Amino acid sequence: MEKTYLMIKPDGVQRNVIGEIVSRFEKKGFQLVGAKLMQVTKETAELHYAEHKERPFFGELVDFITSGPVFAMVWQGEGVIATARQMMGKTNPKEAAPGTVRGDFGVTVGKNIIHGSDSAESAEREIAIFFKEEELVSYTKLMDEWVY
Ligand code: RTP
Ligand code: MG
Repeated sequence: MEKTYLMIKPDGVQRNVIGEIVSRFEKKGFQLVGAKLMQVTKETAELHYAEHKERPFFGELVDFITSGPVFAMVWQGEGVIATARQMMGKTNPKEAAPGTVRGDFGVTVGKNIIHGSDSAESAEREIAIFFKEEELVSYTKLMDEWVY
């Protein structure tokens, strides 16, 4: 089953929206298969955001993501990578639609509450950066027969 890496950034943790965000993905019908509150190291941040290393905001991005704990998650479900991106909304909260996580909780692009993998390749890469195999669980939810 398809999996994606979602991460509530330090601003989302500080603003007490972990529960609200987890609730949205749960209610949608996706399955949480891994989660932890963690402090990201500079090395891990640089690896995670490697695609942006030439961008002018790279230093700020790394400083921000390491500025406090993040809530790292792996979610599973049909089409979860693309659907989670839709539920997050556009990168810049000023353009993100109401009803999306960034549209509802974010104000500026630098503090946009949540990260989500943008492709199958990114998801696989990012899950491996943040989670060990044994930190992910596989379980059956009775509710699934009412989702699929
Ligand atoms: P993310 O990786 O966090 O899920 O966000 P994204 O795919 O929607 O956006 P991406 O282009 O990958 O940018 C990564 C993060 O960098 C910050 N950013 N700052 N100051 C700026 O102009 C700027 N542009 C991007 C955002 O926090 C964005 O989420
Ligand atoms: Mg991205």
